[in-house]
Amino acid sequence: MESRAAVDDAALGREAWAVLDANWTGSATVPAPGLYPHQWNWDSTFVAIGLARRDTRRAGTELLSLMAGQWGNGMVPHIVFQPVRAEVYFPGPSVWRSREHRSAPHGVGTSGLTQPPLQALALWRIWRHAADRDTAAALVRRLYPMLVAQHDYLATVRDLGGAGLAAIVHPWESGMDDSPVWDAPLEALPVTGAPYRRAGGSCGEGRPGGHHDPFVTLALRYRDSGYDPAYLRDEHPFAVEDPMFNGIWLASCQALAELAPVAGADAGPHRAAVERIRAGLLERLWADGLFRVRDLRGGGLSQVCTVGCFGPLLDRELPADRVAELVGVLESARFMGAAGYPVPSCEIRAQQFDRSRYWRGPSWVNTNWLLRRAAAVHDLAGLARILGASTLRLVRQAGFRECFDPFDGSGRGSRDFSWSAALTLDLLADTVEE
Ligand code: 2M8
Repeated sequence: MESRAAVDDAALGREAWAVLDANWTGSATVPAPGLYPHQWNWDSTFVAIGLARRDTRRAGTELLSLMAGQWGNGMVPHIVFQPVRAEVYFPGPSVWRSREHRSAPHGVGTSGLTQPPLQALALWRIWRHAADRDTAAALVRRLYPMLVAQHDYLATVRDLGGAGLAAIVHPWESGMDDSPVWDAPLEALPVTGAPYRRAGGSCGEGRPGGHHDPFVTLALRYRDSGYDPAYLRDEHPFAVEDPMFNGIWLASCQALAELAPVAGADAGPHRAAVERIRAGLLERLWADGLFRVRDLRGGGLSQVCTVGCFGPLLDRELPADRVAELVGVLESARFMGAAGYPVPSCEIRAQQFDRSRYWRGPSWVNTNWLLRRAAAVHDLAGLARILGASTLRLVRQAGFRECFDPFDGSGRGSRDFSWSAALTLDLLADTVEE
């Protein structure tokens, strides 16, 4: 594998800034040159998190430019398209046709799907770390109503199971696109249309072929419904309650409860949302010592365990017995115990595990960062330190790659990947306080 073990902290930090500057459009950071030339929802938000201790204004600009793509119904899209080279990425704006929808912003093209609602947690980190309190307070006041609208959308349009959790309606909404947890719900779909191949990019390695037809079919069906909530509720064939998506949502509700007074608002509704989501997670997704994905279209709970199953650990009030069980699994040979470079995106003993296929085995900087935060909020300082140190070891040795082989740490996918660089800046700050 590539080895850059000699890179010290200062040099690593400078390299991370260079990646972020190269991927900066002037108002947003694209995930990577080449394959991902637009603004992605959770990528940008991880960038804002990475900048929170370093540059309040730029972190705020990143979030504001993402929220410029927010739809009138509150939905924050998973891609905000850059007008330049708009169709280089497939599916581009001509596929999503957002501008034809009355609820979508007209100045900018977006996708019609969302991604994990991490923005309030990012804003809370910006607020907590900002040296310039006035700038941070103004940012909170500006973003707060947008985030409330986003959460209202999830609580209404996306509560497809009727029990307080948000459902995702496409694997792309999870951010863990090709995770084996989507195999069963996707295999149950009718397959129509021709397979497609992505244009260019270094991330062709490790990407699946077979899935992309149902991926596009699902997106087109939703688009052709006019992005209709009633269609989602009654007809759309993919509807899933995902523990990572909902764990992030819960953590963002906790963040909004803390930010509400800064915005002159009542924290009560956010606290109620936290309780509702936690109850939904425990009652609907907990089985056999883990949180699992629930297929609302008849498939029940997923048997395969992935890094997404640990998402509810982000809840600092998760009951201690559940925390202990989850951490036991995380540290076992199913995940960290048998990986040289944690955390594999799928449990190692699963037959679907594949060390080199995108979201089916490789370790990722963003999920490591989320689990490190989860460890910190539960006062598991040792686990937090291991997660931080192994993540820094990965990027020090292999560079800011999109993901990494969990056994030998070699890089996979795109190079100069923004969230790997941005979260490195946060990890280099080397504290486990939350
Ligand atoms: C990947 O997802 C996009 C579709 O949204 C793709 O495969 O083209 C995922 O890794 C996702 O988590 C990420 O946000 C996106 C951009 O980095 O790439």
